[in-house]
Amino acid sequence: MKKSRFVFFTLIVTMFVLTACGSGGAVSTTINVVFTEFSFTPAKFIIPAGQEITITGTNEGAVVHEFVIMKLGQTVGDNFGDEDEVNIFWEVEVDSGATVSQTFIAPTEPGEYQIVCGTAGHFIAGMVGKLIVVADE
Ligand SMILES: [Cu+2]
Repeated sequence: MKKSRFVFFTLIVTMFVLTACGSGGAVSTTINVVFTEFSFTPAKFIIPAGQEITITGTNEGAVVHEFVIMKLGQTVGDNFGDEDEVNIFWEVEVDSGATVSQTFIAPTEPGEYQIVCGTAGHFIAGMVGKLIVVADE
């Protein structure tokens, strides 16, 4: 009886791990992102609320790109413009061919935050992503 319970437990844990991996990776205080025209790779990140996050961005594209995190509940409308600047939570700019490493403190509120590239025309070209902030245990 005890053995079968252990097997069941192992099965549940395995399923949980597989589900977590399948849905785009685990919670991490590290963000590694590659910029190209016009996308973030990967385009979805899961970070713990309130923790120090280290982001390393490599721009493999031909033009400057930005990693802009919008505030919770704020999304860019039709285009990224001056009116969106006040809704930015944090941002970093990476020149073509460069790799930039910086840290920031994750938002304290769990939720889904929009990531966009703030370079003119890139949002419209589809350069968007998702930052999932989860409660830190
Ligand atoms: Cu861009």
